[in-house]
Amino acid sequence: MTVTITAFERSPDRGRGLARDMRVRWALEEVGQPYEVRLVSFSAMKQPAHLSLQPFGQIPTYEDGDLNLFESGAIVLHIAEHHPGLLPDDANARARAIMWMFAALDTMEPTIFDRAMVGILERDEPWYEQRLRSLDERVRKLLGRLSDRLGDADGDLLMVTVLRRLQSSGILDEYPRLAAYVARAEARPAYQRAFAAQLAVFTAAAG
Ligand code: GTB
Repeated sequence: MTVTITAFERSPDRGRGLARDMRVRWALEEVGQPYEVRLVSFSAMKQPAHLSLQPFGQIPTYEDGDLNLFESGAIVLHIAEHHPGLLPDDANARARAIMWMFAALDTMEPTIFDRAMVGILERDEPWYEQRLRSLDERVRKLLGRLSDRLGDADGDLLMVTVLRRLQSSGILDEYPRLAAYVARAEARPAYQRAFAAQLAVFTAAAG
């Protein structure tokens, strides 16, 4: 059965791999699972066919035979649970790895995502500078704690995709351990294949 995921037909990130299909592509590449991609426009995302797969009208989705999934974290967890390599076998180590997946999505991502979006959506608003400062402060607190805990360990695929969203802000470079952690992950062949595949979509659409 072919695995099919959905992704933006035209990603607003211009091929920087910041949309949430990137983490699903990367997980599939890490485990060596071939997949197909159905590209969806912003308007198609809000039509019944896509809404039946993703109730909020977003990407990514995942289809494998009778199984339809949405939520990138649930999709990555499903892939990790059904292929060796992404989660440890030992039960406690596995529980801790899943805990870090939740930490990425539930503790880190909301603030980091807001910080990234404020520059895109609220730049002309009178509160922009103040909101950016406040979000930067919250992001730095989270990064400081994460850096203290992660040390030089190799880490979670989801955490890397969340941290990457800060690269253009320069904030990540203030935390050399975290910047190195992201750089190590980005050097992985599976990451490179996933990145190249999503970039090819942008290049084809732009060309
Ligand atoms: N919790 C869901 C998940 O993890 O799957 C969230 C999915 C989600 O936010 N999808 C976004 C989407 O489909 C794309 S990734 N948005 C379309 C819509 O809501 O109409 C978020 C995203 C958006 C924009 C950029 N960007 O401009 O760089 C990057 C990432």
